[in-house]
Amino acid sequence: MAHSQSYPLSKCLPSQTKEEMENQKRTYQSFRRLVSTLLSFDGVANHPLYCYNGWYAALPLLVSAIVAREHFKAQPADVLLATCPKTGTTWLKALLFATVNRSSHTNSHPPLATLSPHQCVPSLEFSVCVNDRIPDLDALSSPRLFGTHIPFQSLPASVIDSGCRIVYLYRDPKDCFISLWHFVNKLRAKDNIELWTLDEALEHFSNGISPFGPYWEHVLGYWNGHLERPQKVLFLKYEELMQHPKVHLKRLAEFVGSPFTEDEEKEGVVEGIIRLCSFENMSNSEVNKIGRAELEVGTVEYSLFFRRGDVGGWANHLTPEMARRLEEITESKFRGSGLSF
Ligand code: PAP
Repeated sequence: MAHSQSYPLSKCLPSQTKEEMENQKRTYQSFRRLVSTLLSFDGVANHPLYCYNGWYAALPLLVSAIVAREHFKAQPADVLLATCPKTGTTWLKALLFATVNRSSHTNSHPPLATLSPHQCVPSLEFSVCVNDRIPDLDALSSPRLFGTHIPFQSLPASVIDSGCRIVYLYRDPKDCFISLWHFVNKLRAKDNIELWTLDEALEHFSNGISPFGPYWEHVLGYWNGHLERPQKVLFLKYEELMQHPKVHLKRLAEFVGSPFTEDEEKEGVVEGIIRLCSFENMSNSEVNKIGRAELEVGTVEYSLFFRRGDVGGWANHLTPEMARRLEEITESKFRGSGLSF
């Protein structure tokens, strides 16, 4: 089986007249003007964060999210992989892509050996609805896989209307916060911006001012979506995926309509995918070591998406008071929801 999407996505741009291209450019410019009038906050890296519809993101990402909301046409067979940043997006993209395209992963050249998970599962706001062009994604073969950090309340309406599936992954906010802090400081170091102290970062994060945050509302938005339509929104937890990868990978495969057969299980296909997508394997592949994505927010080396990939590493950084602060917020926000850590 060929892998399910055509890359690069720039090939999916429709052939357009000059006038159509100009019109699209004007659409993006008008959204840019709109976003630039919103309340903004000191950026976590080199871009200020703008507040839109109760959440925060850098200007180009908000513009792409608004374009996606207006123009993205979800199809019933699509799978949308939704996460708050730093909760395991890269891992889940790899697992989902390898599962859906597993027959091409059994040969000696699996796509994930040469492509980053972020190329295999492009993100609506980072790589699909960008560059002043509205892509025509109808020609992509099914099932189309897309990643997104867009909060539930701002998803394109067609995502819900089409009945497509959403897989949501969340993680202990303490580990998510520490992961974000490291990531942001690597970007800041590259741009010669003064590094963020843990105190400053915690203040922002606790007040909800983080990319695509507030973190807690992000999780709760999708959680409520899951409660309303459990057959359409699957909820996974990073810590549980780490502890019982086989159980949760099988749930994921069933959810997206590609359950593992008995023969596949006997042949060790499930374990093979878990190994292929493991932190150790992914972080050592050539593309993830030296590849990079040219994004509208700047160049991001794929290696920045791999740090430790473990559970509980927050304890090496947070003081007991800092940890308590995040735990208290989590407890009060998640109280009564059925979610916990
Ligand atoms: P994104 O949302 O910006 O795309 P995301 O992939 O969610 O980033 O975050 C990276 C985190 O996932 C890192 O966590 P850490 O900083 O606590 O280490 C990264 O190490 C972890 N990660 C990346 N790949 C894997 C993997 N294959 N298995 C487990 N964790 C992983």
